[in-house]
Amino acid sequence: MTDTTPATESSEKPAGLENLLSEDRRFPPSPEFAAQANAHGDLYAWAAADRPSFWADQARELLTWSTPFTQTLDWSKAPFATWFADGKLNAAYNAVDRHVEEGRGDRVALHFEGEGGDSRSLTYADLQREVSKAANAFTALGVGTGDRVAIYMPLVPEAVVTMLACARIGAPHSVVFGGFSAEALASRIVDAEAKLVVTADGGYRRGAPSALKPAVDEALEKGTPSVEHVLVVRRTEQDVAWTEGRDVWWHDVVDSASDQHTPVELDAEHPLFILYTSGTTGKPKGIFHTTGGYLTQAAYTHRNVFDLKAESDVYWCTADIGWITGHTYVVYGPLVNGATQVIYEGTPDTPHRGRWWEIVQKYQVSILYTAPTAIRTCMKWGEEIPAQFDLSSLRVLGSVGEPINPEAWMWYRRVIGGDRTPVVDTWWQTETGAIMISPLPGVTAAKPGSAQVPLPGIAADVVDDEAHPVPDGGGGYLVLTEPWPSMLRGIWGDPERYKDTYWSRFPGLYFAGDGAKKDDDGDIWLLGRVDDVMNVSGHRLSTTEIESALVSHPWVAEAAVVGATDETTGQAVVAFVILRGGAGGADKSGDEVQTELRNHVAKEIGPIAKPRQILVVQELPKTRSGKIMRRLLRDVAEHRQVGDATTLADSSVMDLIAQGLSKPA
Ligand code: 6R9
Repeated sequence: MTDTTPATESSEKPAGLENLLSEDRRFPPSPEFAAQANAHGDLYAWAAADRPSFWADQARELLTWSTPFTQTLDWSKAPFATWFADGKLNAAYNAVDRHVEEGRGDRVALHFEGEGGDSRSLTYADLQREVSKAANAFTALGVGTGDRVAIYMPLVPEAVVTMLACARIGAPHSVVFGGFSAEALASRIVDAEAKLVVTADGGYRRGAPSALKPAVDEALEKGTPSVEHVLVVRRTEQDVAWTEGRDVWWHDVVDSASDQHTPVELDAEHPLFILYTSGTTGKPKGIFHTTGGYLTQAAYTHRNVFDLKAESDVYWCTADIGWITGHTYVVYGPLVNGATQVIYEGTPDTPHRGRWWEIVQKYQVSILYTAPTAIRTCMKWGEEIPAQFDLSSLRVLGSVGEPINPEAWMWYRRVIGGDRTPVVDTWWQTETGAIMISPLPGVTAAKPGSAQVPLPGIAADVVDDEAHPVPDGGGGYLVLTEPWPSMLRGIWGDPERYKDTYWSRFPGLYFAGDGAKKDDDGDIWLLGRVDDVMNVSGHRLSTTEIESALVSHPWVAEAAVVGATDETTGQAVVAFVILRGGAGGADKSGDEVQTELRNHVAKEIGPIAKPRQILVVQELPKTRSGKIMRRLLRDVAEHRQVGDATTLADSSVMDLIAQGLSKPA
């Protein structure tokens, strides 16, 4: 573990954020937008007057309860919260059936666009039939209420159907991103003790089929005794190995199942899903969310932050369902609100770099929610590409996943939003379940690069090392000061780790792990992680996890990983390794070592975790107590003058590293 130096220290500041507090451009909503907006400024005062009863009003208004609740927040066992605990409901009923029952069955729920150009549209009535069939099939495969289901799929309609079918029978799902390795999948299956794995033969990535089923087979060979069946969707028609008795085709068991199914009535606090995310140690954390509070905040934020008009908007969130953004803003938020949305299987540059904008034009997308890394990539490709498409249907743009630098924000608004649309920079986490800090598009005068204000109903602050709120103009750590409905209910199977990770740094306050500043107006600017978690293209990766992967290779004796600023991906993984003498790596060239170890990390964790660069060194900088000083390695990785090295046990180490790097590989 390393020091958690506050993000305010100059060497910790992500590049490009130095001038943030002098940013004085303002974008108030147009009077026309403000007049038609769902959320008005009076929401803040209403919510602040009595937070739990504000949320109870939202829960009653936005959701359908089969048994109404009488309790709101119970914080008596803090930091373990319950919300609306005596109420009962079903998430899939709220996301699908009630729209059909209320006469909205013909409305398109999903416009699916495959990477190869195949497309399908499913109405809410279609979705009700598909989800019911899948729920019946899962039940027939032995999955009952409370059993866990692992999902390892491309972004096809069946993935959404699978999540909803799980919700319908009360089987918590654990979606594992399709880009993760067999190793990563296996550890998640084991931790959640999943009974069923739902996958596909493969999906399309960059114009070619990319297999998924072999990774499931490999994961199951590692020993996953809880798994009884693997359910496989046919997508790419690749050949797949088959284990009789265990493996079943989706088209055999789901297509033939009955399309009549009664959603199971569940407690508000019944677990809806587990989603694994990187923490500061090597072992991913199974963040789990429950039903009533999560859905309340998912629906509330989706309606107010994006100003959703379900009858007329076409909404598109580009996230994969393997991330929390895909859970809350592809599946639960939009569907509970009865929205029409686009889902797209592939990459933004397949078959050409205008693919996203072509999709916006084709479906007349009016609300777009994406990540800064994608915006920066499009900036790099040039504005003449989006200029070839009609983007005039867009009326709200959102950003999530990492700090958005002001120039990317400006480009997004000007080039994609026609200098017309509000841009909402939304801060939240897997743990928070839904958006926490964001402008309201019809209320807030937006500042490029700032998430600005906690939403009505949310309480956040920036505190110093002693947990004192910093004054306007000051910097420190972002904390959440009051419980919120969609907060994580814990770490699956590890309540102690939940307390330690989030509630021990500042007693009574939720520690988010992000550095932040307050400007002179009291608006919040997020500055990136202060712990050992990196943010690469909006994806959380743990330094420790990648270090463990590296040292699991026979050539490697020791490894240290840092996140270095990267123009496109926000941060990039840079690794420093000490090779084991006589183990085979030592007589290879720098390039060979680099290739071998990068591939090894891809195999152990997944391609997103591949280091951009691997540097072979003789020593690593350590304090007297043996902690690696990643701050100094980050200076090297970012080609900066190396900072204060006086606490090193051996101060010549940095010279050695610098010398080693200047030698040709
Ligand atoms: C939703 C999501 C969470 C971490 C979070 C922070 C970073 C997310 C941000 C942002 C600055 C924003 N982050 N949104 N930083 N501005 N608008 O991304 O969840 O994958 O759990 O990551 O992402 O560092 O702590 P998750």
